[in-house]
Parts: sequence; structure tokens; C-alpha cells
Amino acid sequence: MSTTQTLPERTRILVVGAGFAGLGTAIKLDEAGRTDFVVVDKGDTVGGTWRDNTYPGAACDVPSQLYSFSFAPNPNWSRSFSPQPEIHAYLQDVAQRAGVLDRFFFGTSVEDAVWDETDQTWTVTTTAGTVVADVVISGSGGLSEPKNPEIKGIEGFTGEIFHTARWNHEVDLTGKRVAVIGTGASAIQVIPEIAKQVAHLDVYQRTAPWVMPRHDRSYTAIERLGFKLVPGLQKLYRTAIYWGRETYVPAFTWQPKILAPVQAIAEGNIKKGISDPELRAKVTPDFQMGCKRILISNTYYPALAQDNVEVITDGIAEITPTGIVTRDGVARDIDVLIVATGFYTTDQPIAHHIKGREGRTLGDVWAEHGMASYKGTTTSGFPNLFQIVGANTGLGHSSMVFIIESQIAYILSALEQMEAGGITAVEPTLAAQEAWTEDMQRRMKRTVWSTGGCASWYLDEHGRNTTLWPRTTFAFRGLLRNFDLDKYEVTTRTTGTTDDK
Ligand code: N01
Repeated sequence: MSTTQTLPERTRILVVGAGFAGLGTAIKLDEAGRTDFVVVDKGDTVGGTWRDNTYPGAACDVPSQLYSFSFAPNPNWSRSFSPQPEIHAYLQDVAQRAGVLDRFFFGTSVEDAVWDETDQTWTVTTTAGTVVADVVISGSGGLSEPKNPEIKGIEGFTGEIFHTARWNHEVDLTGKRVAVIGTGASAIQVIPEIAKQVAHLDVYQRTAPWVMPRHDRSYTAIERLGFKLVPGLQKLYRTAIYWGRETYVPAFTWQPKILAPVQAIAEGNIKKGISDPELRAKVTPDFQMGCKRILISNTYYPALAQDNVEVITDGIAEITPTGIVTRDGVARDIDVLIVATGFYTTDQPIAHHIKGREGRTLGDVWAEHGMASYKGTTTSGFPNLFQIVGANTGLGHSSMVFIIESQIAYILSALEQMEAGGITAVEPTLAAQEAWTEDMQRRMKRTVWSTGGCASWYLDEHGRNTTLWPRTTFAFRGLLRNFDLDKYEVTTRTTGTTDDK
């Protein structure tokens, strides 16, 4: 970790973010023999979302074996679904072993980035100074900027208030009256943990989620020894889980009816965890399973059934200095308010600070047409900007690490081709980007995310799903195997002119 070095004023490649995406990119650049890159991150260690989300109960709902780099298997996973501290420790260990940390500048937030057409470079302003880079690779994450709810009176609440993704560990919840707003993936992990500790917990549910049983277990000593000693064993586990997960894709994308028996299992999960018919009815979703992310937990429903927990579905009218008033006029006082209200997804604040050709920001472009890209990685009007986990790359069924590694390979292929051809700038042609986006939206039409009868963070304000990948992950990998220069406008060093390849 760079503690004494100052951020260079000039670099060939600037990588933003030190989560799975930024760290993976740094390792692959290093393996390619490159020393012409730096990584900046606002935090103080690698880990990204797994550094920032430290709420009680934080864990991965994707199996551990898939939730690691293909080039750095982790024989030390303790469970089939890893808890947050293990994932964070894994990433720190991978970074250490790869020997790349001397290129990382922590405590460095990007404030804006502006494309300079004359110099064919990005000028990036950070909290630690300005860097000029030929290429920017953004790995800042699709779910990294917490979104607080806009509820009347929230600013005037006088108790403790914090977001799950910025947990305040200095607040002791023991014996307190606590409210959680939201019942998404973060909330269902945190609620069972804090319900054990608080005097009383109000859970404000706007939409009930579908929650499946969590088939989690500790790995046995024999399995763990096997992961260390038996070549290929971990790969076998990983491959089996990977292909098992790929079979979910048809159900999400063109046969949502297949999900009916799975929905019956989730209904059974409600019955198992809750005996009160009124509470069961309250927490039973009114939309088709899969429309929102399918959650997994064995402890969520039993926690809601505890005597010290109340599920409130009446809708929040306002927040007062001492509590929450629902639309039926009932006021409930609380000491601590925890907002588990998710993240900026299709309207990320940083997009308004990335200025491409003709001074237009990504935010301006997306406000007009929705989040769009070519292959989830590059954007017309934003030369030499590669976005890992860009538009339509998210997954509801498998591991984002697979997507991230596919994008890293594509970007490295781009760099190779640029350098071999004396190319100073690449950006996708508008035609290529539009064809790609049209294909994404056409495929979205019959998916459960569009037809399942719910509102979700997958959709933008126009109801377009610009966040999820609607095909198999191996299709994604195949499409990004090589950088397809023929779909790009290029500027060459010799001519300085832009050609439509
Ligand atoms: O956020 P969410 P999250 N008033 O947006 C409610 C990943 N993740 O942090 O459904 C009242 O899903 C909102 O209600 P509704 C994963 O991809 C992964 O939980 O919009 N309520 C919802 O209940 C996940 O999908 C893991 O009606 C309001 C909740 O807040 C993504 O992160 C773990 C409200 C927000 O749920 C986001 O999950 C955790 C308001 N004004 C997260 N605004 C893993 O295990 C929002 N809500 C890998």
C-alpha cells in the first residue's frame, strides 16, 4: 500500500476502485508485465463492497467457490456461503500475494474526470491531486453508493441514523428501540442478527421479498484438507456449482413459469418460520418470484416472528425527531434508525462528473437514453474509458466475479491492440452501441424482471432493465474474449484522425 508515495501526475492507465474489479485488473496488468498503471480507491484497503458493508450478518448469497478469482482459489473458505470478513480477508491476501499493492493509492476519491480531445487523455481530479491518464478503467462498482430514502422529516431525526452499507459500529444497539427501513438483501441479513440484541425492532416493509432457504454449511475438516491437498478438487466444486447456476437462466429469461415450484418452496419457508397467519400474509410477496432478487435465509422469518419484532406495512408518512409516523397516523418512537434502502444503480452520482467528448457527462447521456454501453464496458462519446460492471452486466443467478474477469480480459485485449496499432483512442461506434442496447432491451421483454409484476432497482425510471445481463455468463465470456476493434472508432498516433473502423 502506498503510504508515502504521492499520486503521480501522469500515468498510462488509471484504475478506479480496489474491489474485485480494480484488484483483478491490477493483477492482470501486472501479470502482463505492465508497470504503467496506478489504482486509486477512496477506502483504506482493498475490498470494495466487501470492505464497506460490515453490518452484522453481512455475507455472500453466492456460493464461496464461485465468489473468488479463477486464478486465486481459496482453500480456506470456512463455509459454503462466505461471511463478509472472510471475503475481505481473501481479497487482502490475494493483493498481498500478487505483490501489486505498491501501485495502490488509498484514501483517494475521484471527484471528476474530463476527456481532453487535443491531448487524447483523461484529466482526473482526485482528493489527492490531479492525474492525467491515457486510459481510465473504472471498477467503482454498480452497488457502491448508498441511497438514503427521501422521507419527509428524515433530516430532523435526533437519534442515531445510518445506512447498512456504512454501519456505525460505535452505536451499541443492546436494549435499544430500533427501526429498519427496507426488506432487501441487506435487511434480511441484518435483521436476524440485531433482533437478538435490541429491546424492540420495527421492520418497515414496503414490498415483501421472496426468501428461499439458505443451504449453507461449514465445510468439513476433510473437505478443507482436500481443497488444500487434492489438485483439482476445488475446481470440481466450482465447475459443478457454476453449471448448476447457469441452468437458472432460462427460468429468468424465457420460462418464468418454471419458477412456480420454486416459489412453492419459498412459501414453505414462510410457513416454517412463521406460525401467525396474519404475519404470514404480510410477508408473502405479491409478485412473481425472480422479478426482484431472490433472497436466501433460514433466520429471517423466525426473527420476524420474535415477540420483540413488529413488521409494519402501513407505509411511512414522515419521520419525526423521535420516531416514525405511518400513514394510518400511528407514531412509533425509536432510538436508532437503520436504513437498508439500497444503492444508486441506474442514476449513479459519479456519472454526472465524467465528461466525455463535447463536454457531455455520462449522466447527461444516460438521462436521455438510459444507461447504455457496448458490451457493458465501453461507451460512445467516452474514448478510452472502460467500465467494469457497466450497463447490463449484473447477475441474478451467479457470481459477478466471472463477469468481472471476462471484462478484464476484454480490456487487456483492447490495450494490446491499441499499442500494436499505434492507436491513441478507441470508442465504440454509435451504431455498435445502439445495436447492442437494442438487443439487450429486446431480450429483456419476456424476462421475469419485466413481466413479474414488481418494481426493482434493476429497472430505470423509464422501466428499462439496464442493469442485468439477460443471457448465460458463458455467452458473455465468449462475446468479450477478444477486443473487436472493427466495432470501434479509432484515433491513431500517426494521423491523429478518427477512423470508423
Ligand atoms: O437494497 P435493495 P439492498 N421507503 O435495493 C426499501 C446486493 N447485495 O442493499 O422493494 C421504504 O435490494 C425497498 O423497498 P421496495 C444484491 O444484489 C448482495 O438490500 O423498493 N422502503 C427494499 O425493501 C442486492 O439486490 C448481498 O419496495 C424503501 C429495500 O429498501 C443489492 O445489493 C447482500 C424506501 C432496498 O432493497 C441491494 O440490496 C446485500 C423508502 N423510501 C446486498 N426506499 C449478498 O449477499 C427503499 N426501500 C451478495
